[in-house]
Amino acid sequence: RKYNVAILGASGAVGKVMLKVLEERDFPINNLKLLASARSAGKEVEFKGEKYKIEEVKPESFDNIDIALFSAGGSTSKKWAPIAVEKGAIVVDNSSAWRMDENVPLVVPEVNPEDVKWHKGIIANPNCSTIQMVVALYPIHKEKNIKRIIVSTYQAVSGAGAKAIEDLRKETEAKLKGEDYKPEALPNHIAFNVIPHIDVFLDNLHTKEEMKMVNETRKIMHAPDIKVSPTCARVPVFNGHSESVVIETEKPITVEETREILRNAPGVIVEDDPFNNIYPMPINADGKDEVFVGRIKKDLAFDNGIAMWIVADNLRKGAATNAVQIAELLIKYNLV
Ligand code: A2P
Ligand code: 11C
Repeated sequence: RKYNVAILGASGAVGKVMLKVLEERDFPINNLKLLASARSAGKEVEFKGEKYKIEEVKPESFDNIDIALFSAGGSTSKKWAPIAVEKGAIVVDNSSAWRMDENVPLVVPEVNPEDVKWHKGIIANPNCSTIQMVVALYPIHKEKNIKRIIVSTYQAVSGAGAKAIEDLRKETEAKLKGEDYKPEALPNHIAFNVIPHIDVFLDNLHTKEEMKMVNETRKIMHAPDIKVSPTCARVPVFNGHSESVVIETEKPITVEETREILRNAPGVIVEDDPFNNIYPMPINADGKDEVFVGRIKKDLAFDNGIAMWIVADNLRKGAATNAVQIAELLIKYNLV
């Protein structure tokens, strides 16, 4: 069977990669509808050698749609997901709008695939920095019971969308010419800088991005007691998020055991040969669907502690690929 698929946000950074991933994985599509705001209506996009026109999203856009992949921001999703569900579509939503709703499963297929089964129309795709962390940590948690996670992120501009990618390019060019440029989609200067600020600040002085790492990790891993200490920063990298992660486990854990668990973990590639300069880097993860883990070492601050460095393509595994994998689960479990 083939399915009628809509992409809301088809002109955006993630939407474009969704199209690429659907094509690469030969997702069984009958009709494809590409949606965005009026700003992009009429723009042409290629899919499997054919040209498609982006349309402005309207309630009728979701008539006869089986699966709608959303990546158009939180407020757009809040407005349009219920309409799409009302029309009979299943929405896989990449925004933060629905993730912590108790009626909405939050799914990483390598971790909690079965959660798609209790969906009520919307399934949420987690935040990119959370996805790559749980893909690496869940298999360790299953064997060693993680009690605590301390994570610092080094996030690429692509996570903030197409405009932020332009900001990095334009500001770098300007700075090299001795000119000034003020980023439009980022809260501060990005060229030759690091911004310890992603998403908005909350009353507890953490950012919303940081609290996503706390709350989403617990929900996806079904581990409400894990303590997470996050700091999220934006770095002048076009694509690929990096994370320094320290875990404390209940059971004793060695570097060799960690490597062994990760070598057998779905969706993970261990790149860990430091004396030969082999470790994960965003440049190498770009365009890949796996999560790369290296710099695995005994942590010196916790008795049962392990430190590691986790890198993934935030637009692919952190967003588009994970969403398409969720859509594939819907087919696998006969839910669509
Ligand atoms: P548009 O290009 O028409 O603005 P990014 O994350 O790269 O910024 O992309 C955001 C995506 O979400 C784009 O495809 C954008 O479409 C879409 N989008 C943003 N706001 C709306 C809206 N109000 N209605 C529909 N689509 C929207
Ligand atoms: C970033 N992680 O890198 C963000 C992007 O909650 O879906 C994803 C925001 C979200 O800026």
